[in-house]
Amino acid sequence: MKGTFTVRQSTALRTLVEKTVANTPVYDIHTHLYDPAFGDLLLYGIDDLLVYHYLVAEAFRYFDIPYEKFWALTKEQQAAMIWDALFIQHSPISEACRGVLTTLNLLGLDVKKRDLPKLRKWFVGWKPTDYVTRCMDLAKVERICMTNSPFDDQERAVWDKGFRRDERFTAALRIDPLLVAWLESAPRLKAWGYNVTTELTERTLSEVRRFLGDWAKRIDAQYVMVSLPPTFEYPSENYCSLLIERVVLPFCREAGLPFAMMPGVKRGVNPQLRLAGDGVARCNVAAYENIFSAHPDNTFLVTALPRENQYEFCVAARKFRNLHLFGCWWFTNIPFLIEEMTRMRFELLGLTITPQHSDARVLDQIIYKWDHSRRIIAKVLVNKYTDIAVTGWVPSKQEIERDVKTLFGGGFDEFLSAGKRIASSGDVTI
Ligand code: FIX
Ligand code: ZN
Repeated sequence: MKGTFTVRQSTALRTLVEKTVANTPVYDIHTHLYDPAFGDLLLYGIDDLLVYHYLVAEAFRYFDIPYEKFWALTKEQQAAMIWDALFIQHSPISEACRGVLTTLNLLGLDVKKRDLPKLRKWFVGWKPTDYVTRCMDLAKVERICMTNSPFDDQERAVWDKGFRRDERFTAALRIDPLLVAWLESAPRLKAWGYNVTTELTERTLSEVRRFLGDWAKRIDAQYVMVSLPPTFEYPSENYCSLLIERVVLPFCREAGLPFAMMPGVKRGVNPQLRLAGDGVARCNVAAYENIFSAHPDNTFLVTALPRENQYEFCVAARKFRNLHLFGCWWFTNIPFLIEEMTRMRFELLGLTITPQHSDARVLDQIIYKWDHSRRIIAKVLVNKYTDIAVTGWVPSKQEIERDVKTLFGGGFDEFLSAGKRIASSGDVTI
């Protein structure tokens, strides 16, 4: 039967989906933000927004000063230079620039005056915990997962000292140095009391496992995470691959924690740009399929950097239910690619994904990252619901709310629970 879905119904559906997506609280499952107890590590305010490494990379396209001269400036001087180059001398149309404007606007600041000193004044005097509340309320973010590295001296000192956790912040154990720079990391583990040598003997492996266990417990890790270069292969005889196989995966399986992999980052393509100097290249998805298939009792989270790998990872997720895809990471976190990836994921994987994380490094960024992403997710969802509504299957309010909750953290929580169930039952294969 044709023509059962009227224009009026279609408008009502769009309004309902947009409202639901705009208002459903979200669990931001990967950020570089910190519990306020970490002090200076929690970045916020206009200067930190302006010196975000996404903007540094863009500003250097206009700057003609040597890199070192820029790095020798104070944060405020760097921010002023970036403001001038990217906002005053040219229109701020890139996604990262637009993000600053969305953030200021939603905070209630007047951007049209283009007045940096005045904007700066507004940020003075905020108490970090109050500002966290303000930003989380505006972004409708209910929980924030940090990225926690035992290899970061400043961060480790805070964990060592101990503090009372802000329950809005969850933790993730980040282990890049352990896996991608084992020879430099082994002496550090040794200095921290783990009896390791650079050779991967049984004793070393069990000590690395002890290290993971200690840290996962200490920070109450929700998952264990690494970013991997385009050259990553599995199986392979290199330290990274061997450590994943012989320590990380057995540990994660036993602890019931997902292993989160972020494939495709080429670190230090231009080291002069420091944090802004990383690039991207296509990866071998077959290496990851080998991991998913050889370890059916492990659970995996993946967000890949190369646009060219997104389709293959969607297909991999159709084959391996122990894989949960999440987020549009870094260079893919632009409206054009968020829309493409979200559409492709919905069409191939339905609602069994977590479409976005913020990757915010500066607290206030959650405001724009979620505002921009929510709009795109709503647009794609409206489109997909409309496609089924024309058959007569019009989703109800409750069904839409259920679906959006799944996308905004519910599905992720369920995936985590599945990992825990496997760990406690000992022998289930998902
Ligand atoms: O490795 C990561 O988690 C990346 O997100 C960062 O290294 C990167 O600098 C970033 O901020 C991307 O958004
Ligand atoms: Zn990140």
